[in-house]
Amino acid sequence: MAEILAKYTFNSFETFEYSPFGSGLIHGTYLIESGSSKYVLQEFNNTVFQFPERISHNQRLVKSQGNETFLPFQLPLPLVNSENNLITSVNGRLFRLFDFVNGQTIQEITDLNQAYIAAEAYGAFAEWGKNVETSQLQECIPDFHRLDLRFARLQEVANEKHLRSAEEREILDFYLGQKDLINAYKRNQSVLPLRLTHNDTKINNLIFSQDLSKVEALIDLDTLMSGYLMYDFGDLVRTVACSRAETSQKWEKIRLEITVFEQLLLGYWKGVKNLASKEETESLLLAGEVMTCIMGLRFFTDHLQGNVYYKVAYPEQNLHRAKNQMLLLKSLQEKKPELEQIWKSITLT
Ligand code: GN1
Ligand code: MG
Repeated sequence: MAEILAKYTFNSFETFEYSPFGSGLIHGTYLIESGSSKYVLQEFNNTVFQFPERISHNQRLVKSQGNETFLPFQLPLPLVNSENNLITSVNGRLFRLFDFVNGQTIQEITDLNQAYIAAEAYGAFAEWGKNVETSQLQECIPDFHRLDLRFARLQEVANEKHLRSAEEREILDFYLGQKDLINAYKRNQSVLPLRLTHNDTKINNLIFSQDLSKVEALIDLDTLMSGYLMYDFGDLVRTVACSRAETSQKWEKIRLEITVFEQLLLGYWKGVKNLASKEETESLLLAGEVMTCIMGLRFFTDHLQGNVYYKVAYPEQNLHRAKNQMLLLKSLQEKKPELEQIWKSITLT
């Protein structure tokens, strides 16, 4: 740790303490305390992110083309090291250091206003990003949210593997039965404009103020890329409007919360209403299904491949995450007529 911190010369780091921090599934994250200063250090997962230089490129581009004074919260990018790089390499391992942002992260909302302000923040971010040249953004993770390709990948992997249980078969059949959704995704893909998107708009990627009344920062900026508004709004629906967390196994309790969906759309729409094309507006109704399906496909594929991508706390966890997402997707599909009513009343006024 001292060797890593020595690459940052703005603080001497003569004495410091560190401890594991946060709940991300990909990178290793630590809190560093040195005197009265606090930082967050991340060890970069370069199996998942094979093109670290693309991330730094995008982050620098967004910093230079977007005017942060117009953003109502912070966008904490890695601090530069003594060689003016955002990424520090030590013994073949890659690290980034960030200023610590005071506040609270939450895994689940405890009242509807938190859903509204989370969506309002992501909507403001989408609006703010409209001046960033999407053609200059690079693909940090190629084909990251390509639902059609993730579907094809699951088909391929499932063909090679022997399923062990009836539960696995049921989940696989459910996902392989999502052809209509895949086709709807493809139709959208041919008409939606590319935007600057965050691509991982979970509630825990926002730092709220201590009293949870406002958003202080938007974090986890490694997946800043060009994408569709549908991706960012969809991942919000997936993670915030579900009655239970992505890790829950309370199967009978997992459902889409319509009142939360309404707050999310109200908050997001506030940011994107002057930006969204007719097709983008329509895509917001499908968004939750697209992102829930893609995560389910990814969790299940990872389960079949032996948990090579996502961190797991126990061997069947990716199977359980895939089941959780299946139940949410079913609920989203059953409730579509009610969601459509809400969507109409918010976006068509
Ligand atoms: C990963 O690292 P974390 O937890 O913020 C993943 C997202 C998934 C999410 C599921 C680069 O995000 O795509 O939505 O887990 N990030 C990457 O919880 O794959
Ligand atoms: Mg995260």
